Amino acid sequence: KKYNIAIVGATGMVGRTFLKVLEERNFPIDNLYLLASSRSCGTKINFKNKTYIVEELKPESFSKKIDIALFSAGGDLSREMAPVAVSCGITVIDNSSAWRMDPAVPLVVPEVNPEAIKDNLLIANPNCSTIQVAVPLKVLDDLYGIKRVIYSTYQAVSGSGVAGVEDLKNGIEGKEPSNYPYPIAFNCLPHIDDFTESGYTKEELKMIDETRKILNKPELAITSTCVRVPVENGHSVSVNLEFEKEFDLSELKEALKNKEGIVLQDDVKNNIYPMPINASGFDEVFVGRIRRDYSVKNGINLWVVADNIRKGAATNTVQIAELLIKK
Ligand code: 2RA
Repeated sequence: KKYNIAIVGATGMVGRTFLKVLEERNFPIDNLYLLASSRSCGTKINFKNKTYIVEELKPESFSKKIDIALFSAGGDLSREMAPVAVSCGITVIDNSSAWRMDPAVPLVVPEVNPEAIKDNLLIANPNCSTIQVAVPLKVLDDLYGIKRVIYSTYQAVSGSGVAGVEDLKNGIEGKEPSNYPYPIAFNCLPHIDDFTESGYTKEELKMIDETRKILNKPELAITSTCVRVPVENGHSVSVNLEFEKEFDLSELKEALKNKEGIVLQDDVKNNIYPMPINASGFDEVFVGRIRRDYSVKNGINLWVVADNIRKGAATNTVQIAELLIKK
């Protein structure tokens, strides 16, 4: 069977990567509709040696016969348009944060909680930095019961789109930065998304709230600090975990190694550890620097790296679409 697919936000970094991943994974597509804002309509995009013209996203866009719509067009558009698509019987997988914490909307990482998808027509893709840590955390929670989580992130500029990448390159060349409140070149910005009254940024609150929802641990003790670093692509996260149960380090490493979707890069004697330059372009979650945290009874430190545009957004979305067509 082949499916009619719509890409909403087709000209953005994630939108274009949807198409790349759909082609790479040979997703069975019959008709393809590329939708974007008025300023992008008319753009020509090549997919499987055929040229498609980007059309302006309007409510009537969804009157077409579409099976699944992949959204990556910002929260406002998702809030407005996802319900329109769903009302036309279209299954929407949304990359924005608009619907993630809605109790009626499953928040899905296929390797972690595929069972969260019932007969839902609206499914939310988690935040990129949350997706990559959820994969190892699920393995360890099932084995040892996670009691507490501390995240410190080192997030690439591609997370803030083309403009973020341009800022880094301009900054390195000494040109004036434009998008960030301060230069990102040769700098670190402890400021991703807006600050809230709590003193936490929305990005930090996303990692906290989304981890609890995906692992179904509403009472989990968890905190996070999210930092933008001068890396072009690939998010890195330092993860500190405290478990309910004791663990054997080699058993823990073996469990991570055997999890589909995880690549262990953990041999510090030979300088083997995950790095963004080696994760960029791939779909796996790379885990290393695994070592006991001796400051608590059952603690561990991990270093988790992944391509935030692929596994962090586009590939995770396509993997959810693959789950849907297998149902
Ligand atoms: C970022 N996770 O990295 C956010 C949105 N992609 O900017």
